[in-house]
Amino acid sequence: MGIVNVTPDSFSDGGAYVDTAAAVAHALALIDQGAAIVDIGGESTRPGAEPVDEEVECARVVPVIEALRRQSDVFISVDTLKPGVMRAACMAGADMVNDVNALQAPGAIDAVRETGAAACLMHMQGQPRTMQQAPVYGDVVGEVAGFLRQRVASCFEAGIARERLCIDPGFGFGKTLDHNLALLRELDRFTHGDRPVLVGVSRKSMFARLLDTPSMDARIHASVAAAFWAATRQARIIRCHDVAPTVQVLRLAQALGPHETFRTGQ
Ligand code: YH5
Repeated sequence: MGIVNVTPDSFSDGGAYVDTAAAVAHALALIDQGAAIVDIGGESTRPGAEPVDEEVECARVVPVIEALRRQSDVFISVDTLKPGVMRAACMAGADMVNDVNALQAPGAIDAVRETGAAACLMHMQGQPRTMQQAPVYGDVVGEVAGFLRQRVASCFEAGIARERLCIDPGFGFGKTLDHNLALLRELDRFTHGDRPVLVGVSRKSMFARLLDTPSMDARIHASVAAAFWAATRQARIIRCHDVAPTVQVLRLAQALGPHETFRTGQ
């Protein structure tokens, strides 16, 4: 899953057309590098990010999804928390809703059920603006797994087929470096369940903290290694910025087959 951010950056002149064209070109480049899914996001959920209005978010993602749908059969995911954006994106041709809030907003489950989209349910402690201030868990792996089990059950009870759902521990979303490492170390606890697991660690601050450097290159190498670790432990979808090197290690993981570390009875 290649990441396509449609948020204005410091290089943008603010013109919607320019942003759309650049995002579509970026998506096509990621597909060319081997992405099977592109994840289109119009609101930053990075730590400290401020929310944007629904109309603004729709105006960013819908034209990109429409244009990409005309040009490619790729599986299109929309990264959003808002039911209105979910519906508009699916009307425009999105196949999947990637919700860092696990469809907990009022109306989100209905939007996914009624559009027939697939969905990724992610764990987050707190809200993006403040979630990294002081994350606390008793048993991070148990609590995250329990939350995801409950969300899958709620979605199923509300009429979404289980087959449409995948789960995600939510690396960096209200988690310290130690929490993130515990979740990666015990990824088997998620991948041995009945739902496919998505892992998103690409370029995240956890690597800056681990490596004690702000270097983006260092983060990229560690991100690609973490993708390999996750893939050998049966993660099914890797969400990443650097598709070309990630596809290389995923080919190796696939050729090697599963790394069996799962221990039962503990
Ligand atoms: C995810 O894990 N993450 S947006 C901060 C960074 C770098 C990257 C400071 N959406 C996930 O990618 N959806 C995001 O450096 C996601 N899983 C799913 N399912 C945050 C992000 C990032 C944040």
